[in-house]
Amino acid sequence: SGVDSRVLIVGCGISGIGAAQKLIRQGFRNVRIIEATSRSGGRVQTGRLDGKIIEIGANWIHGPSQKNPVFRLACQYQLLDEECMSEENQSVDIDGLPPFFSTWLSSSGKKLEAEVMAPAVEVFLTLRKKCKEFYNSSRAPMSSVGEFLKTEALRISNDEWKEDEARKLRQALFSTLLKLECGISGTHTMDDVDLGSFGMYNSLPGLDCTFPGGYDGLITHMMNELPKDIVLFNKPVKCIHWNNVHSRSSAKEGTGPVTVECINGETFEADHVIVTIPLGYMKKHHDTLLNPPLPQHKSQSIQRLGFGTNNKIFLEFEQPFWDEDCEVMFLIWEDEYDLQNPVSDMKTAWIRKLSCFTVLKPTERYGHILCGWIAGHESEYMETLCEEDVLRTVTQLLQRFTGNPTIAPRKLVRSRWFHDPYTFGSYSYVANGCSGQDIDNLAEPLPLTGSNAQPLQVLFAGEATHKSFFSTVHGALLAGWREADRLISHYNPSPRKVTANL
Ligand code: 6YU
Repeated sequence: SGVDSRVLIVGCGISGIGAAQKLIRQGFRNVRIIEATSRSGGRVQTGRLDGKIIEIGANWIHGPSQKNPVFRLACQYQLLDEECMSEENQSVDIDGLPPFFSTWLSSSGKKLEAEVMAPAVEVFLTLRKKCKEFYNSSRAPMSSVGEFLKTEALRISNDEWKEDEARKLRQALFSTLLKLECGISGTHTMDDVDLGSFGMYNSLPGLDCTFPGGYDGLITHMMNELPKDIVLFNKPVKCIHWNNVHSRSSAKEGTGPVTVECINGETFEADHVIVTIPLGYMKKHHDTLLNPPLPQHKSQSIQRLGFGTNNKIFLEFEQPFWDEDCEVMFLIWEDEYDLQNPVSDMKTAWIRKLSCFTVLKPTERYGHILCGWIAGHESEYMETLCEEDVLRTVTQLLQRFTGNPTIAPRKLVRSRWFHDPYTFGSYSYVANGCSGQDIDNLAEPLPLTGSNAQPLQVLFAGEATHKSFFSTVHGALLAGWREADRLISHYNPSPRKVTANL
């Protein structure tokens, strides 16, 4: 029966933990999670800088309101500040971009007037909104978000600001906002993001909020609800043998239809395996991760969908050099007004890709910490440099943009998601030429319907399998719950289903 079936979940991120939670609540007795590393949480990872909490991975609850399961759990576990839980906070509709109190710094060391930059911000936000409207409407006029944003922004600039002396600066600001957008989407360039599918991502209402005690508090609370020893740590999975190929070849009769083989040679039998491995890892290993291999349409979608890098560089200062109300400092390179891809020589120019610094708030909690955001290949290159090199380059950058040669961060901590061997990047995006069908393909369980083999041997969850909330913690959680529900209803078909079958 269902509750005795052996379910093995690969990956102990929020998606795997969520799947386990749901199955166990439904009485499943044979659930195990198998995890490559020595920790749970995956891309939810809280670290420390000088004793202060910093988030190496996920940062915010995107859209903290009742429809967001991460928000609901966080409230239930009492992990949020009062303010974040207020009705007012929950009803703010920011459409994915918080209304930042920004400072604009230029490459010639000047602080730019907010009023002068505001029209450009407005144009960019309007165009971004337009990009989303191409989903589910008539055909998108161009293939990529980048092409559309750049063409339209330059057209408007030429039409409206031709005589304006701020024109070039405003265009350079577009360049900065495009870099920020690369971070939000987790891509190298917005030219790689599909215009027709951009609106498939759904933002929930609510003003994005953080976990005062760290995002990993959520993981700890969820793990505490699971039986002890449910997770097998330090066991990277090498291959998932399904349709019984493994037990047939090793003549082990009576074992499960699926055998999970780890890199260390250990094997585990199961009736069902839920794979929550990041898309970045799947892209690298899709041809060997399953035996028999993935059906072609699934492996093609894995290759087509996007998975890029977004990293953070945390800097700690003895004293702040920014204004008290400043939430973000944007960096504007005055020579980037033509919106060509900014970085030509990686070695000398990677730092140009760093779009902005956010200020960790409130000060009483964090002290004086800035978080620099950098996405794409430049971000991946940054990961190869030693910490001193990064610190030196970032210090020079800040000195140049503030015009203050005495600015010097005391300490630096950065994320390195591209070099994480079990992630290979940060999160997924809908790449050029992809659509929701690719995400459906990714999420489709094996064996495919119509086959005579035992159903639901291998199921797929994880952030990248959620059609409207991919790239988020809540998307990952919902995907884990979805696959748990798939198994639950397989064993306990709902009355309506039974009638339909009759
Ligand atoms: C969010 C946010 N956030 C910043 C950064 C990152 C991410 N996200 P996991 O990887 O967690 O678990 C898989 C496990 O599998 C893992 O433990 C592995 O070790 C293990 N594994 C792998 N291979 C294995 C093997 N072979 N054998 C066994 N085990 C194996 N999300 O909600 N708010 O602020 C951010 C951010 C730097 C890296 C984020 C954020 C993304 C989430 O962190 C991520 O989706 C989930 O944690 C994934 O959970 P999981 O369980 O699926 O995998 C318009 C539009 C555009 C669309 N985008 C807009 C949204 C913007 C997204 N924002 C992100 C921003 C930040 C800052």
